[in-house]
Amino acid sequence: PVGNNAALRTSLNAAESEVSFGELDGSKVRIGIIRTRWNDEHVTNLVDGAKKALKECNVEEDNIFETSVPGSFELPLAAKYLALSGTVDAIITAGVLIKGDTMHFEYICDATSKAIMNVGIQTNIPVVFGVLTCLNEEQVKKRSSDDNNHGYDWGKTAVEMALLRQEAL
Ligand code: DLZ
Repeated sequence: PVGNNAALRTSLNAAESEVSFGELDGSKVRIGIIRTRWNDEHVTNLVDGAKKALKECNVEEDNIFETSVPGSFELPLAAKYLALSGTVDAIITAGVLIKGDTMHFEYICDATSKAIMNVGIQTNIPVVFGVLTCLNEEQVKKRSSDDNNHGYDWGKTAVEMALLRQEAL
């Protein structure tokens, strides 16, 4: 039962102390990374941050599967296909949405975030929401640079959720 499992309690404790991930043993977990080709340079920095975290958690290089899709709008369906393949224990979706002059940004942010959540709920494979939704490029840089790279947190989150899933199911 989920209510009694140790991983869930550990993760709830971590949540109380903000972003403290603690020791995560990823030596037996398989992680999928689905990244966009839109905003390629920024997304590459974020994926590098995620991979740094995976390495710290001892995730084997052979256990990291990486693929790309055109834009953020394509991330949910690709994540669903990968989740259903049964080849990974958690998925990181990585993209960057930058606001333009039209309503396009709002529609894609809303649709993509909800659909990514749904993939996790429907497939029981944790899917990390690694999409930066920024008003301009400056905001993106502040969140994908060496000293503050959100991709790093996404990597740790993927391992933590993969372990939680193993404990819970
Ligand atoms: C079309 C579009 C635009 C304008 N901006 C972005 C963006 O900032 N980030 C991103 O990941 N994708 C963008 N796209 C592409 C859409 O996500 C999608 O690939 C297309 O609408 C095709 O479905």
